[in-house]
Amino acid sequence: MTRALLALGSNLGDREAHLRGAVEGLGDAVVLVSGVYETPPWGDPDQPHYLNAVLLAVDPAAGPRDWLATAQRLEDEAGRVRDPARRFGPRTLDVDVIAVWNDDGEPVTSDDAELTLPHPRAHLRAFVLRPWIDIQPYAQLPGHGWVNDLLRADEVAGDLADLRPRVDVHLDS
Ligand code: PH2
Ligand code: MG
Ligand code: MG
Repeated sequence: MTRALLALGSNLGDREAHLRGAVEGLGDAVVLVSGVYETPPWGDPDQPHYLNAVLLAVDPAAGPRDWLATAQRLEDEAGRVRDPARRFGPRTLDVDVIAVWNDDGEPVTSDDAELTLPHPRAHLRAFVLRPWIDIQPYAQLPGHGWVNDLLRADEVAGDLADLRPRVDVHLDS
């Protein structure tokens, strides 16, 4: 069995429906779903704001590459079109595998060109770290320590102030 922390993002079309579709598409694998945050675009400013959330999922059989395949399936189901010229550009649905833990609770690492685990930039992303502590206040990002400490780091704290909780949006019902 593995556990995975998946980050969801959407900034095209019906953003809420895309996030909800990802949660529904994971079915019984979903264990915990965070709140939803409205976030300014990171990395490529010329695009709409995102809705971001994270979820914790378990699967009795999935290895790291299975989680990646699941993430890509969910993105495809949301009609995602990839633009190689805009790496951080707009998208109907983004599902990123942030970290995976094995049966013993040990983090799984991967240097695969297609799947780096833990996610190489997660420690810098307020839109991943903030929703994460909604569902796991004592979360640790493998290799980087307490998520709560990462949120206070200078590179992240500025972005954190720009996240807006969307308490009117719920993904888990
Ligand atoms: N995803 C990106 C690029 N920029 N900005 C925000 N706020 N949220 C995202 O999920 C996001 C982004 C590419 O994956
Ligand atoms: Mg992403
Ligand atoms: Mg992605």
